[in-house]
Amino acid sequence: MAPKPQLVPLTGGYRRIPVLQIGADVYCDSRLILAELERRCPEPSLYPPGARGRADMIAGWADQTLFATSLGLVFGLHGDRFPPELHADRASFTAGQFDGWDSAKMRPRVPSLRDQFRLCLTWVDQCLADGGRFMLGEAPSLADAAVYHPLWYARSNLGEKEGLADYPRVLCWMDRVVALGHGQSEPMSPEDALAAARGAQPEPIVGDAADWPLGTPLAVDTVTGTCLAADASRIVLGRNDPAVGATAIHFPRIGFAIAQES
Ligand SMILES: N[C@@H](CCC(=O)N[C@@H](CS)C(=O)NCC(=O)O)C(=O)O
Repeated sequence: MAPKPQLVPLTGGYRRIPVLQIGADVYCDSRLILAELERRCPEPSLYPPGARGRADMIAGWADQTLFATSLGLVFGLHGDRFPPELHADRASFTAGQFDGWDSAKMRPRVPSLRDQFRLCLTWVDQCLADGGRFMLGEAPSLADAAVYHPLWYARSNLGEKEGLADYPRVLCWMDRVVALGHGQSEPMSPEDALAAARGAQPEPIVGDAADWPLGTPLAVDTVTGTCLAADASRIVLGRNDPAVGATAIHFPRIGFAIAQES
């Protein structure tokens, strides 16, 4: 929930999680974070050979349709369990989506959300029907990460009775994804993260600096800065914040818009 005073100096106002910080470079949105990790650490790849487009398309569907359906179902069924401050916060930030997070308005939508959720599960099940261990074959990929997290959210909040129990293949696949683990991590304090940005300079921009048209700004989560680069897949804004010095904030093209301030 906002306010997030130790995050926004790094992101220029973008408040969502996750974000990835490497020194004075900050990458917003999981799609771009994964693209950046792929660029920096290409082996093992997040993409199965020859299936990059399919992995990205599945991730796009999971981000939009599957995530919204799972979220809607959880809030429709259990909206009353969340504190009013969370509803108010989400209502302001989702710009009218999800009926302003009003549980009374969400409840009548539960039957249709249930149907939609099952349809989503049918599609996931069909991806696994050829006996592959993962969404796009034998190796885990971006598609698995993208599809897994909304189902994890649904399973954690609703158990398996809201559809998942009827898709044993999907449940086995979820267990395989869990078994991949989280690698090793070390916690870092927000103060140390801000200090790391202060002690670094943004890295030189790599990749295409193609001339790409500017669009219309979105009304929510606006970040203002100097456009350092805008190619077909990324937008990089430069900012200077007293708490962190010079930073470069990277956004994906997909789901974001950039406009020149008049
Ligand atoms: N497309 C974004 C979605 C990010 C998103 O909506 N994150 C939620 C949590 S799942 C969030 O940060 N909500 C606002 C908040 O917690 O302040 C991504 O994949 O990173």
